[in-house]
Amino acid sequence: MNENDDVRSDSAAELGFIPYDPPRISAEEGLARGREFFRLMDGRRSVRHFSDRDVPRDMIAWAIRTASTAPSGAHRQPWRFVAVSDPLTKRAIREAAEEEERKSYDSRMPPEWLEALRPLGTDWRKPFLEVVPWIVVLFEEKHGVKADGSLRKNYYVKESVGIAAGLFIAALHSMGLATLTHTPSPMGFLREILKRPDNERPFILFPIGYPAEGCQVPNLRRKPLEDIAVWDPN
Ligand code: IYR
Repeated sequence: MNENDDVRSDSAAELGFIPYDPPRISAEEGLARGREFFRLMDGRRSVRHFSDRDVPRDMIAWAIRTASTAPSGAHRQPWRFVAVSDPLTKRAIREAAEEEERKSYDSRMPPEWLEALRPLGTDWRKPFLEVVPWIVVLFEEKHGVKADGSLRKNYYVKESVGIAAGLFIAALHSMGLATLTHTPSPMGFLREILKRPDNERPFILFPIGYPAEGCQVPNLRRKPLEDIAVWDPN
């Protein structure tokens, strides 16, 4: 069997095709829904001050299921969501993250970067990692592993996992939860603490919970449509 055969064995040709007939809606109704969805998502903010209020595990499970509806290269679904509620594991993550972040803020990040972050008010301290009821670490699967231990290629891993991350964030927000796309750097320590295999690499760490009472966020503006969209350049 050559590599092409292997790729084909998981392709649509192997799975067969089924009808796809989502409910038809009028353009008018579609526009109304688009506006409503924008309003919902425009209300989302990254949060660094969380409440310790409990979040049912099922909410996390729904968000993970939703994330996994993302399209992925050759439908390999190259992601793994590791959910942590255990306080000792959260403490271990906080300690390791702060150790790295302290080095970054003290010496690894160039002045320009520190300057860019100043409006966000961040520093090396990450107390939220112990306050939140849940931490979910999204791992990218660099490649799969076949039953015989040989490697199975994944495709467009960053793109696929990035899309899954976006859907995950949207699902959390739709449930009234807050999160932060946290990337302690470097974050190899997460593989060790969370006992993940060599073929997985941490992609984003999501602290998840409800915003703290009196939570504040930076007064950011989002770019207007004119600045982000180009219509018919030709
Ligand atoms: N990882 C660090 C620094 C940081 C970097 C960027 I780019 C941000 O948008 C925010 C923070 C930290 O988590 O503090």
